[in-house]
Amino acid sequence: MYVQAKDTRMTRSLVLAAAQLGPIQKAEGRDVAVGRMIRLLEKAHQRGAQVVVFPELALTTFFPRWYEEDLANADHWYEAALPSNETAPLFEAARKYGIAFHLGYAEKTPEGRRFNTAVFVLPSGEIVLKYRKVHLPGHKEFDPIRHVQHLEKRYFEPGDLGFPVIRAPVAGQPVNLGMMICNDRRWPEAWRVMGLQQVELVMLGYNTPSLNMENRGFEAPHLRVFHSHLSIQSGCYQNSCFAIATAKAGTEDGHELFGHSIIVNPQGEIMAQATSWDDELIVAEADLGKCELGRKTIFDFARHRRPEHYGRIADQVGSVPPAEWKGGA
Ligand code: ING
Repeated sequence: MYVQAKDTRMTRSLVLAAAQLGPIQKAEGRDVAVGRMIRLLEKAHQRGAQVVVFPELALTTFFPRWYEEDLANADHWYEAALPSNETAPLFEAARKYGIAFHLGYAEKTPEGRRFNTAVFVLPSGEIVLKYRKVHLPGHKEFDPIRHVQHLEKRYFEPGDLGFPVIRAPVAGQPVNLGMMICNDRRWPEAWRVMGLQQVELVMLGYNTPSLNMENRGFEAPHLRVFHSHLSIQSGCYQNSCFAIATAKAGTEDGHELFGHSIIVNPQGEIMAQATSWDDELIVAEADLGKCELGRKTIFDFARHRRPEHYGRIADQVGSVPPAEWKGGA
């Protein structure tokens, strides 16, 4: 039987890493986080990683849990420029190690607009892609019922950049790159918009409480991680792409965030998973050609999708009650 020789010339191999961060306390400055992230970059270099994904809001504690009446009192949580004096050492380390990285941070624009933002940065320091979180969970005003506040709708505007995918050179080869942030992973629309742009690697960070803080209805705690992994694994499978999903984990000022960062392949399989709730690097080697199979068979969108029946997805915001059955057919 003739065994087809593997054409290694066509293989685009990329060594991926999630650089999970443990807790950042409210009183800790950016220098603490940046120092820890540089140590994770050193580990990534030792392990041959070419892409490193840091968490959502990686420079500060998850401050949307704290209510501020006057937004000016929250300004210190935001970056007015990137890099800044505090973050420049991170960019310098990435340049030194030749590593491209994803960084989540709170962005305040010169016009004063506030976004939950992520950027993808080449070793040169060039920012290749910027994304602003579209799906903001939680609420805008103080909610007395909640165990813990989740004020993302107070501190950020919904993202205005859509879900862009860009084809850019990473470690000397072209990769179709996309990003989302935390709650976005729970919305299949976010994955599909990027799948329709042939995304090959989705990078996302998250800060997710290990217990339901809404105090409305019961959610068994073990389901928190299950729902996170379910969302990411199905997103990858249904759009035939890889994902690096990186947690900020551990207990911040008494409030626990779960870890369980994962790297997932286009079959939806977990390739690597963090086992601590602290600073931890997980690494997996991706053959980007593995995105082809799904895109050319089960999820060949051009052959199988029927957008004429999908109108509600784009046109309708909330759900509406169904028609009542009146008997007959
Ligand atoms: N955190 C959480 C997330 O989507 C959340 C909020 C948790 C929403 C669990 C629904 C269920 O992972 C952020 N920062 O979006």
